Amino acid sequence: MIKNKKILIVGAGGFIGGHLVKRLLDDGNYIVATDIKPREYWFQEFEKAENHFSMDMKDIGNCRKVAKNIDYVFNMACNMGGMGFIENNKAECMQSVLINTNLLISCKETSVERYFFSSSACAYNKTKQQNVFIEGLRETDAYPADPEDGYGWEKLFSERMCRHFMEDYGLQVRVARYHNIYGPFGTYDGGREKAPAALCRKIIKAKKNNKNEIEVWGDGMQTRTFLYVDDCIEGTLRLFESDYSEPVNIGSDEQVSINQMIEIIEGISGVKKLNRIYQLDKPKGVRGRSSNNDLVKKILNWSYKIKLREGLKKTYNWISSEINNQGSNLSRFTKS
Ligand code: GDC
Repeated sequence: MIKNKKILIVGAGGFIGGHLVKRLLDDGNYIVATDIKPREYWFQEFEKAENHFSMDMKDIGNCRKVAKNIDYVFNMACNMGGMGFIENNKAECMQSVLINTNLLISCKETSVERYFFSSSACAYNKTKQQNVFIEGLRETDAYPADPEDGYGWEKLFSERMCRHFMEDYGLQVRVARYHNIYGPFGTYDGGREKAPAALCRKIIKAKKNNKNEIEVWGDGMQTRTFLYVDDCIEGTLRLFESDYSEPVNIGSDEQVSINQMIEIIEGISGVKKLNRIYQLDKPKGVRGRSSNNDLVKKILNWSYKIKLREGLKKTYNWISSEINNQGSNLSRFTKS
């Protein structure tokens, strides 16, 4: 367990970053939390952390300011979202390279002991994800390089930047490739939401408005593995403390189609089967993507615990309470 450390978490106002701040505070660390988002847009805020709102880490001056006297750095920051966002904002996504680069330079200049980079399954070669049911992607499947355009290229490039900072300057780096992380305190509307949250929202709204249909992007046969955020945090911290410095998958092995996930969410909500309106012109991404977890099991002796149904239930209940509280907008922010 990481304890009594001074830790910089960049992207702390975001979904995974917020959960990480909570866990590392609970474990007894001093947290410096930064995010480009203004205070009112942070998904979670903790009074015990040293919070820096509206801080753009693409500016190296800001990186240098907060990296001073820090033991560990977690870079959870990037301009991102689900397929609806990353397919239409490639230049925005690629600019996150500045965050990672400037942070690495600042860490090298100070006494930072260890650095974490949150990479993505979007770094994997697209040609290996063209079928609905595929073998889980192994870490070696990122090469030869042909990642998701824009967002995936930034992740792959930044992974390599981490590796070279370790080789050339001795900075200890750890890199996780996340496979579609979902859970409470994530984006569920506005255009950046990923499929689990989007489909929960659509089913909640159909139920609320007595509608018997939902819109689904693509034909619903696309497959993915989704990982609940608590498992993501646990896997991340174990990887961080390990001595393994190459990229590692952090994902589940419950491969489902989008149609199967919709059935699970319908079961949670108790609605009758809704008519699916398949929107074939919407962003679909790769046809099939799932995580092979052999490496993470081998090096960390760890596997995810929360099954998709259980995680979706927690997510559904949170989004449902958010939608019902709309107007007050308070439940997004937990202060402790
Ligand atoms: O957005 P996403 O969760 O991203 O979409 C998964 C699949 O669900 C896509 O084929 C999409 O067309 C389908 N889908 C159906 N209906 C909807 O209403 C909807 N909204 C959304 N968003 N999708 C719907 C993600 C990246 C992330 C991250 C992860 C890593 O790609 O967008 O930024 O890096 O991958 O695994 P996905 O899984 O394609």
